[in-house]
Amino acid sequence: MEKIKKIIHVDMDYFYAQVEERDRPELKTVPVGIGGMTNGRGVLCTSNYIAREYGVRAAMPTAKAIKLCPKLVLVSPNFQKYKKISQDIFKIYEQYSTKIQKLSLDEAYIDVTDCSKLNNDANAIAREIKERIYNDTKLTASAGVSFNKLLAKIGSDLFKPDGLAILRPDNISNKITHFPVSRINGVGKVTRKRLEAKGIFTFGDIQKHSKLDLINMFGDYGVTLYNYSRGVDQREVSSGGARKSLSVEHTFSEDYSDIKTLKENLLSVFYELESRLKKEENKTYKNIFVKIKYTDFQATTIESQIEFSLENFEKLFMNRFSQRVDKVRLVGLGVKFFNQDDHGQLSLF
Ligand code: DCP
Ligand code: MG
Ligand code: MG
Repeated sequence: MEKIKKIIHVDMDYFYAQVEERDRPELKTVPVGIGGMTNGRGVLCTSNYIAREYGVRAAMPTAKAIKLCPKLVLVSPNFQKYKKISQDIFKIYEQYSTKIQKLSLDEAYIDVTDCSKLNNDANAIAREIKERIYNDTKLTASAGVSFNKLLAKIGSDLFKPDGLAILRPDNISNKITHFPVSRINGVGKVTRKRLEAKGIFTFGDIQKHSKLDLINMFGDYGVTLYNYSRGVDQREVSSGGARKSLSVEHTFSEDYSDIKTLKENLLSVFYELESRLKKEENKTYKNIFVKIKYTDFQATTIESQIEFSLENFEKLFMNRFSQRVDKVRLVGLGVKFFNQDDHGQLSLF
């Protein structure tokens, strides 16, 4: 039988905003949005929890955020600073495992199945990791501990901020029946509404449907929902090895078809991609690509051998979007790297 895995998911609390609060304590008592606005345009990267009480969210146009919360204090992001902190945090993880999957600057899965520290007690390891993060950075993180990625990630979100949740395997499918479907990674507002329209609000409601039912409603994703609703997830924590591509995707807080808002979101994805690329060792890009996922989950990708620039990403985006002008739920931007094989291929010519 396969060994039961021990996986920790760590996610920093309101990351960019918490960093700015740390460095400017006067921000701690006011609503803060990280992001800018030039000529009335711009989107937020994130907000602190005070701002969230007004409905202010990541990826929201700054103008809309100010409407919701007129006292919102805007702080420009300092990506270099966040990147440095992120590197420090990942160095901590490396002391517990070699199997670390980075999801973003502030978020990772750590597979501690074979970790010899703290008697291999995953709960104690997670607690220690949180403490070290705090000691080194004076920032809080939340962690989830479980036997698969799905539940570890759900766990890290349960008691934010500064939370720690452990979800044990015994009787798991019953223990999670009350979770709202939105706890599933990938179920955003749109999928949630589609599920709710069928009377499906919780994991338990999904469990009541047959696999076939779910496939009819959601295609392949129906199988995932069937498994996830029972706490079943076989995905490995993959540290990836040599990268073939790098991309950043944002799922919007709501679906947009309006070009202006889409371009604003494109810009924030572009900045994040750019900041992530800066720490890549492999800097020779082969292609750049744009991914668009529509409100009905149909995804399309367009790739081209053109220079890395915002203008070119916008061009690719518009090229593909003009073929289907419809509500978009996710935009991804990325680059494909040259690898050894490519160079070999090229040298043939
Ligand atoms: N980010 C961004 N644009 C988005 C989402 C996130 O630029 N649409 C950036 C800013 C966030 C950071 O990534 O601070 C981490 O994203 P999270 O989703 O983990 O959100 P936070 O850490 O801000 O808040 P939470 O406490 O909910 O994790
Ligand atoms: Mg976070
Ligand atoms: Mg995160």
